[in-house]
Amino acid sequence: MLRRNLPQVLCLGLMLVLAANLLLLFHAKEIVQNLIQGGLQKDPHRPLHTRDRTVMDRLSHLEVAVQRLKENMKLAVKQQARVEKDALMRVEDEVQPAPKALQGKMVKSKQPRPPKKLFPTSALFQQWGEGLAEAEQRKAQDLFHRFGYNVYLSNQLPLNRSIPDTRDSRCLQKTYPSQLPSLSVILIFMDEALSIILRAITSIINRTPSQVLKEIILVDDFSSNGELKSSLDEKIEFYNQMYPGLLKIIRHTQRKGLAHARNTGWEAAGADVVVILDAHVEVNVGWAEPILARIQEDRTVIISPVFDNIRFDTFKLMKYAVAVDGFNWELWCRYDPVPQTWIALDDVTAPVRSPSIMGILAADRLFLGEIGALDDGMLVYGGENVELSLRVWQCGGKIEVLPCSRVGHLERHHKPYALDLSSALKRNALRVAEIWMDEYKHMVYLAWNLPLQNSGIDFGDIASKRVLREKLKCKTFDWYLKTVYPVLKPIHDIVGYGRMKNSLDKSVCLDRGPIPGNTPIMYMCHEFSSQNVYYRLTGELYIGPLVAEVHGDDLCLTDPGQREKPALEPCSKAAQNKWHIYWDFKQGGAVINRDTQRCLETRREPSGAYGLVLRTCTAQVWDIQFTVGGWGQPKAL
Ligand SMILES: *[C@@H]1O[C@H](CO)[C@@H](O)[C@H](O)[C@H]1NC(C)=O
Ligand SMILES: [Mn+2]
Repeated sequence: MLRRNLPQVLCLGLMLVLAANLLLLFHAKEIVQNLIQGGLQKDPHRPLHTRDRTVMDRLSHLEVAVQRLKENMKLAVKQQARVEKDALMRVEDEVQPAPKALQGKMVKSKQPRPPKKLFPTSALFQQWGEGLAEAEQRKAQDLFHRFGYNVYLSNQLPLNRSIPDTRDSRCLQKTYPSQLPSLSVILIFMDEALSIILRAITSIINRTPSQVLKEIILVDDFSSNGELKSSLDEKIEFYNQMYPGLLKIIRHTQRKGLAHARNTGWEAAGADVVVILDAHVEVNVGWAEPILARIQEDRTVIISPVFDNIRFDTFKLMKYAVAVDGFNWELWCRYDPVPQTWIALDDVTAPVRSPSIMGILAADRLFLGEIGALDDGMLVYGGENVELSLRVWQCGGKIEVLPCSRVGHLERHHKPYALDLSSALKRNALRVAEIWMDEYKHMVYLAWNLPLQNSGIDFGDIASKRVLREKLKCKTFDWYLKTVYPVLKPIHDIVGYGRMKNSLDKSVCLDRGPIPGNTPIMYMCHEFSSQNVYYRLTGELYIGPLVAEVHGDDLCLTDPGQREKPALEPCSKAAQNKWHIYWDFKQGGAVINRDTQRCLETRREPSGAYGLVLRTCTAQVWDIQFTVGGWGQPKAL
């Protein structure tokens, strides 16, 4: 802003200086005049000296010149402002047509008007698609809707396009053994766009040393997409003419889910090391060598490369910082910060110990088999990565992220399949909990808001997995929590949880309230975790999704003391400040703050909705959905 206005500011400054000079000149003239007149008064006979005249004349000239300069300056500033205003109006015209009255004054442009934006609110066209003809916009939007990424653009980009090398420069100084294990790359897909798969294949062929790349195995988990049939077969044949036997394809004749498809690929693989990838990736330069060298060193390591994000709209590669893969108590995966111990090493090329993997993984082919490959009992998608991770760690392996191995991964804007993923995720999570999590499995039930007994969810047969666990002499989840993932902080004294309802009206539930904000409300009951409530024996009452982590904080129901409305505060902060977060509550009883003795109650507002208030108890009572053990049951009548 200031930079743009600099000339203008300078002009104004100069004008001020000139004005000041004019003032000084004026005074100077006056003084000289007075001096002359004073001289005359002292000696009336003294003739007016010619020198006096010239001084006066010169001063007058100077005054006129400065005055003129000041006028010109003023004019220049005005003109500059007009030019800028015109430019601004032209820019505005590109965004939206200028009002009719202004159009006459506009500079006539020779170029045709840019095409109208047909989908101004579509995520696809926020950073892409400028100037695209209307028919092309429709085509692109349709493909985007079907696939969740910009297939229109993908079909135009070269298959062998270059992407920026996102490795730290210190990775380039690394050297690797000349003899490395051989590599099978497995690409899993279901209804992916053809150009995406072909670009993945091209990147693997171009960026993997040919002497180690044994094969690329495509696994099609029963796609319905027509172009993935004969067109893909033709392309495979084309590649195999150049690189005999390199590409293989396995097609499922019914949908088997991600874990099963990965196993299909693993079973078909024959190299020393397998890498299982999504098909919407582009591997980056030097991605394979660190993986192969590390597995050669230690065959029990399961490896994740570092992902960079290929934008779904522009296909630009966005560099991601090195992170480890973690998960919450719903067993939903996420990125966690790298551990302090790794930072302390001060070697950005060193492997980072990771509690979990995201799904893309590299492993010694035989070792992966020894620990049971992937669990076919995992359905559709979600949770299978946590299952493998717990199995790997608890049964004698380890997981590492390798900072020098980078893979561009296309993150979809939306999932094209209209499945409700949460039901598969929930079921898979319970399966993991039952097989691997011992006395901590209740945390998964709590996070998903399910009853500890008779959840009604079929997580499949786990007997064979129990046998495997026995056979491999796997360690406990307690060991895993303490040595690998101390971030998770299990809670053992939650005695009531689920929806919390007041006896006045059972159709509304206690709710975390709008975000951002820290005011809980009563709201129509629904299934989302914003209405999860957890009551601890300590007296704390959490509202909202369960966190239960060292670095995160659950939200505690708090009596602020004066105000009528309750508040939600991060529990540890509230406890430190001695805010009133402890409540007495029994099933079917009042909710009473231990410090203030005020009750949590509901009240009908003038709008007809129920509001939440803290006040002197009026005998309102509450119910919580699930109780643990025999806690808080009302006394038998
Ligand atoms: C891609 O392939 C074409 C045709 O073989 C070639 O001309 C071009 O240089 C390649 N581009 C890159 C980035 O390798
Ligand atoms: Mn993916």
